[in-house]
Amino acid sequence: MQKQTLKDWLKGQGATKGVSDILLAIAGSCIKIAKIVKNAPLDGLIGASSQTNVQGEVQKDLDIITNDLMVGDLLRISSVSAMVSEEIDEVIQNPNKSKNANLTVCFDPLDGSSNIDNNGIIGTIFSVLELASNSKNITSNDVLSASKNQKAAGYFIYGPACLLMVSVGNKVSMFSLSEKQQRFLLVDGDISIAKNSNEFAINMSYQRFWDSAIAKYIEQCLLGEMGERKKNFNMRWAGSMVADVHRIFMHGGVFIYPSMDKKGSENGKLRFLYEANPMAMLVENAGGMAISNPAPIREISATNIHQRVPVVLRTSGEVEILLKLYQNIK
Ligand code: AHM
Ligand code: MG
Repeated sequence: MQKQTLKDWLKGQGATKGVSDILLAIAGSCIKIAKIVKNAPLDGLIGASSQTNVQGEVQKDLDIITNDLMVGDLLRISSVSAMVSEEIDEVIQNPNKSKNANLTVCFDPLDGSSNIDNNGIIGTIFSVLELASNSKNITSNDVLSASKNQKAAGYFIYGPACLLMVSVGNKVSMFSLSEKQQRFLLVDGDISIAKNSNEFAINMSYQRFWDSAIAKYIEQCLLGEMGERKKNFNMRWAGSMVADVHRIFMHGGVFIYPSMDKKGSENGKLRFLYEANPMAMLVENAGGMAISNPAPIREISATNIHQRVPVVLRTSGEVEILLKLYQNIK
C-alpha cells in the first residue's frame, strides 16, 4: 500500500496553510542536509570552521552550511515572519513575509555537531510559534512571549535512516525519507512513549557537578536490584539530543541534561527555544513528561532567545520518584 506523504498527512491533521508551507520547506531543507551530511567526508566538510556562535562555541563547517540553507529556504515562505537559529545572535527578519504573517520558526540546524567528526548521529530540531502580533519588526520579546503558543515541533535524524518526528497538535508521527522518491513517507502516525523503562541517558562525566536530586536519582539507577528501585538499569549517551531522545520514543526511559554547579553550566547546556521547547511538545504529545527543575518545560518564561534550561525528558511512569527527590531538596 502507498504510504502517506508529509503533505497529505499535514492536510489530514488540519494544519493551516502557513504551518504546512513551513513544515514542507523545512523537510525540503533537511532532504538537502541529509545529502550534505552523507557526502561531508568526501567534500572535506567534517572540520571546525574559524567562526564561533553567540554562545562562544566553535562552529563546524556543517553548522554554518546547514544554517544558511535553512534560513535561505525559510526566507522564501511568506507565512514566516521571523526566525531564531542557534547559529545567529539576533532574531532573523523575513523581508518576504506576507502582511498577515505571524509565525516564527526556531531551529537548531545541526544538533549534536560534536558527533560530525566521528560519523555519529546528528539532527535538526525545530519549533513553529504563533506570534501575538504581525508587526514589521519582530523582537526577541515577541518571540519569547510566543513560546507557549507552539503550533508545530519536530526533529530530523541523520542516522542509518533519515527520520522525521513531528507533531502539529495532539499526536506524534514518524516519517522516513524515501531515497527513491526523495520525500518523507509516514511510518507510524501515533507514537507513544512506553510508561516504564529501565534505561537512563545522562553524561556521567559531570557527576560531581549535579544537584543532590539528580545525583540521588542516578545513584538509585546504578544500584539496580540492590537499590530502592529494585530493578537493573541500562545507560546510553550518544551526546546528540536527537539520538538520545529518539531512544525514549522507541523504548521509553529518561534523558537528563541538568543544571550544574559549574561555571557556564548553571542552567545546563540545552537551549530553550529550539531544543528543550520543541522536544517537550513532542514528548508530552507522546504521553511522556518534560520537566525542568522540576516545573514543566512548557511553563518556562525565558528572557533570552538563546537561553539554556535544565532538561528532563522521560517516560511517565514512576515520575513521583524524581519529583519526590526534588521536593526533598527544596
Ligand atoms: P549542540 O547544539 O552545540 O550540538 O549542543 C547540544 C548537544 C546535544 O545534542 C547533546 O545532548 C549535548 O549537546 C551533549 O553535550 P555533552 O557533550 O556536554 O554531553
Ligand atoms: Mg547545534
